[in-house]
Order: sequence, then structure tokens, then C-alpha cells
Amino acid sequence: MPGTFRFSFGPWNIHEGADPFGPMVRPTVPFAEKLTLYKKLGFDGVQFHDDDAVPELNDKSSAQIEKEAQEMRRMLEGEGLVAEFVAPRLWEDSRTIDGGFTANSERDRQYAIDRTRQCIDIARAVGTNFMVVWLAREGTYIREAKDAKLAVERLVTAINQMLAHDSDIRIAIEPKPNEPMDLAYIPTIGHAIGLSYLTDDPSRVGSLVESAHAILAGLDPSDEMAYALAHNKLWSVHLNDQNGLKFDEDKAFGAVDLRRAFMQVWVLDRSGYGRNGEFVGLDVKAMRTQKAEQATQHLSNSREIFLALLDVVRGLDAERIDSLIAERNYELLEMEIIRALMGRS
Ligand code: 3MF
Ligand code: MG
Repeated sequence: MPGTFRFSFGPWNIHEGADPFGPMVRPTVPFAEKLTLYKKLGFDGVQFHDDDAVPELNDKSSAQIEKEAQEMRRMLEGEGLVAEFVAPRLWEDSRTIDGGFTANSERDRQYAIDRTRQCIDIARAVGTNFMVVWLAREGTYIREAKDAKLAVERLVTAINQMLAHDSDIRIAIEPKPNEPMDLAYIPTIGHAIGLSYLTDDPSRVGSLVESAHAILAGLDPSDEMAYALAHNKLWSVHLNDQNGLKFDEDKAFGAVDLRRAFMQVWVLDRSGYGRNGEFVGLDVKAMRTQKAEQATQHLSNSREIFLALLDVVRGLDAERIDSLIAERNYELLEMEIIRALMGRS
């Protein structure tokens, strides 16, 4: 029986359109209003940054943070939504200028650990034991600035402290090869999974594959997903698209390369992804040109493209595909796939 998929996105995917060269072009949508949009757009899961769940948490006591996170959980329940994960935002504070866990200053590293522990507590209070860690500034602009071997050891130490803080927490590393850093220490899913095996409890450390991040690393997202699946470590995805090696575009899923998107759906569907509750997450940005009234279309469009590609995957003649593979007739196999994608099979 083919599985069904549940979809999620983060509130940062509905945004004001500011970029490094210009200010916001759309009004801020209040968080409570964003929550009312999820179901309408076909989504069931919310991906949080810690301060999406509890704004300005650095200025609040642990008791206050706990209280506000519980209020957030009630807000989610009121909308029939669940929290998929919470991720520590470790790239905006002045103490993370040089990175979090790999910063050269011990005081700054301690801040990153404390903030991440707080994030775990928030995750539990909003009703999930799943945390995603995007290692945004764990890397360098110049290689000589940090000791790269020590940096990996520090990442392991940090993850061990997270695992020790809560015996139920599961952590997925979201790798990205560059941006904001010139070179990141954990650029691909292989690095993330390698890191997991160095920790005290590899069974609680997995990964999240983002399509655009894989493309920026010169890799195919579906192969990155398959690699993680082979380790039982694909615990979430950030589907989107990317037009080559440039800034992280977070375009609508399938908007650049439909065949590449098709392969991701193929791999996810064939592996039974989602059967253990994994969400199909979308990390997509509305174009800056989009008017406010239509600035959620990138989300519903991405979901629609995923589901349409799922129909294509499931509509393929499996026996015919197997026989073409057995005959090693990959030219015809390719043509069959492209015909299916063009609606001409
Ligand atoms: C950056 C990202 C991040 C992560 C998010 C959750 C801001 O390229 O993809 O989005 O997805 O921090 O892990
Ligand atoms: Mg992402």
C-alpha cells in the first residue's frame, strides 16, 4: 500500500521579502495569522526556530520560556497542527559572529550550548522530541581562522551535551556547504552522518536533507536522501529548488528542474519515507516581486508539484521499468521517464 504524506513548513517561509540589497516589500504577517494559513494551504506540521516559538527568549527566564512554549502548544492544538521540530537560531546573536559550537571564544561556545539546551526544552514544551540543527556559522571565511579538526571535535562535544540534556531528544543535522560561511565544516549529508557516529548515541542523531543545499554542494538531492535512508537517518527534508551555484534561492520545489524533483519524490516514495511520522518539509521563499495577497502561493504550489510528481511516480509501469533495467536499455528508460513527465506516456 502506498503511503500518504504529511506536509510542513516554517513560519519564516511566509516573509516580508527583504534581501541583502533592499528592505521589506510586504507587511509582516503576525504569527497567529500564519498559523491559520497552514491548514488552508494543505499543511499539518509547523517547523519552528526556538524564537519563533518564544520570541526574544534571551531576555526571558526559563520559567517564562516554558510558559510561553506551552501557550504555543495550545495555539497549535487550536489550529489542529503539530510541531514537527524546533531549531536553535544560532546565527543572529552577537555571541555567534564567529560561529556557535566552533567559535574560538569559550564564552561564545557556552552561549551556543546554553541556547541549544533552551531550544530542547522549548521543543518538549511545544510537544516534540525532535530538534533540527542547521550549523549556520560553523565554518570559516579564511581557513586559518579555526582549527578544522578541533572544530569537528567541538561539534561532537556539543551534540553530546544536547543528548545528555534530554534522554529522549532526537537531533537532525541540516548540512549546507556555504552561505553564510565561505566553507562550512559539515557541508553534505555524508559529513552529517559521519558526525553522528562520533557521538555518544548515534541512534538519536540523524539528518535533514535540503534540496538546494545538496545542489549547492554539487550533489544530487535524491542521492543525498538515499544515502541518509540507507543509514535510517533521513528524519526530515527541506524540499525546494535551486538554479545552479549561486546564493541559496529556496525556489518552489520542482520549479527549476522537474526531473530532479521527480527523482526526490521517487526515492522518498519507494523508501516508505513518512511511515515513521516523517514530514515532507518545504523550505521555500516567495519571490521578492510577489504581492502580499499572493505570497503563500510558493507553498501550495510546491505541495501541488510534489503530489503531481507522486502521481507520475506511482503511475509508472513497474514491470516495464524493471525489464528495461534488466535489458540495460537505459536510453529507453530515460525516454519513458521523460514521456511520463511530459504527460505523453
Ligand atoms: C538556511 C536554512 C535554514 C534552516 C532552518 C531550520 C533559515 O539555508 O535552510 O532556514 O532550514 O534554520 O533548520
Ligand atoms: Mg532549510
